[in-house]
Amino acid sequence: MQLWFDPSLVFVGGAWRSAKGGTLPVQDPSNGDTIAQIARGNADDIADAVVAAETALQGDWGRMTATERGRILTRIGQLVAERVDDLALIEATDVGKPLTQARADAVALARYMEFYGGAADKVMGETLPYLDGFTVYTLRQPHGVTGHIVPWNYPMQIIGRSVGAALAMGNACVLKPAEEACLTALAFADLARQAGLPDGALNVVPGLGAEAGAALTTHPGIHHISFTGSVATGRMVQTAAAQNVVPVTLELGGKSPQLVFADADLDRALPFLVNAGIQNAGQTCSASSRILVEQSIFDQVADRMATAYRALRVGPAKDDLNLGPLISARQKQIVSGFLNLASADQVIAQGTIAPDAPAGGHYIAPTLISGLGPDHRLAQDEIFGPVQVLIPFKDEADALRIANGTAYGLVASVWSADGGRQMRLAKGLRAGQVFLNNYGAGGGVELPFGGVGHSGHGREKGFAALYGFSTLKTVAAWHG
Ligand code: TXE
Repeated sequence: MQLWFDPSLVFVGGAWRSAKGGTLPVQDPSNGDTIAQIARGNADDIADAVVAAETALQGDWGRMTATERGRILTRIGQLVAERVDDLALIEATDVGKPLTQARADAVALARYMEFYGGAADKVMGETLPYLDGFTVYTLRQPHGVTGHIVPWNYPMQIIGRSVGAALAMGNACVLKPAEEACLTALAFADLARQAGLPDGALNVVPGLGAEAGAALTTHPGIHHISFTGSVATGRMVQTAAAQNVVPVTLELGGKSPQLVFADADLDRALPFLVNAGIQNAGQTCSASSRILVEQSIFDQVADRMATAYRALRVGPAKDDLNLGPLISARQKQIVSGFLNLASADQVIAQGTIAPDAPAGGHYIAPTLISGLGPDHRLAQDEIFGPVQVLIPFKDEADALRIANGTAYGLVASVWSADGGRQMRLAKGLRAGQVFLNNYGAGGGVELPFGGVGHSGHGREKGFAALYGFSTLKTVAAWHG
């Protein structure tokens, strides 16, 4: 892995400097080796970043037209596209994801910049019919300084959807990446600098959640917070934001179901059923961890998924197998704790960890589970590892009841040839996205994304994100 920037620095006001809080070691999850010292940003670093962002808003960045902002984002996307292989290697080493998945994330980051670059000057207000003698119109304006707290599972994609949309609307951003994996956030900042993004429009302060993260959420100069992570931390973020009365976008993961009916095209469904559970070793907010299957085809689906599971291989990111390691020893402990809740006869198939996988890596075999009720913790809690639970259902109503029977509501899919059933379930499923005869739709940069219930609120991705990262002003002119 070749870094062209110093990972131990923070990026504030367009310049690299040491963090006031010192440094932290960061591990390669494939072998447990320390690969870099990263900045341990603290409250002072966050305060400096907020000042730099405010200065940018009062300067070149704040005065720039939407078209010029769009051109810069497009240029960042081009630089990202030129460095896809470098970024993929950095992400694979830092997060432990197989190279093919890391590459797909880098390609998605470039695409986010292209999308939001093109969208920046296409966000419009309205003129409103009103009383005689008035002309009324609305303006979409940036919030000001936006805070972005990003987790370790998809750093590039989450930065793309969140920072990309915020910059397109003319906000100035303070980004706090995860302490486990912040290297591509720093690479992105440097590419943005090279692309001509004005100083202070994007500031990156890595550090611990309880230090830099908490300082960001409580800082009175932050006007909007975008958070992706756990429900527990999301609650703290929303509570902190409430003290300063600022809006938050929360994306808190899920327990997303796929509903498989007897009339489904199983040959098409099968790869989606499995991949949606094991991609990124299950550490995906929109992972499909519950597979609900109509009783008459339950054994058939279970057998076919079990066969697919037995063929899955787990190993170091650079070997580019089906799964890499989990991010950390702590995450492995969490997932192992969940697996201990299943009895031996409930585990119907597992993949294989490569015999030469380094002992220091955080590997776990993908595991398919059956024979649990829908209220079991394994069918209710987000595991955030490569674990899927198969649950039978009797009919459409039963499927909908089970699907909607968790605290979460992020994504769902329906596999069925019956158009009426597809429409009924698309309306009835409690989720921010519903897929019919597919799952995930290849990432969906263009598609609004977010949850209901404990999955969070607010929408990122697509054009909808531009509304979230702006505020609406009504101007009423009386002219007689
Ligand atoms: O999450 P945290 P963790 C879920 C998943 C996983 C669990 C724990 O179930 O097992 O969360 O992971 C920052 N104020 N998801 O501990 O704590 C932190 O530094 C402000 C789902 O990694 O939520 C990091 O940048 N910020 C998820 C980010 O929050 C704080 C992705 C996420 O960390 C903070 C990740 C604080 N007090 C985990 N404490 C998804 N939705 O995709 C921490 N942070």
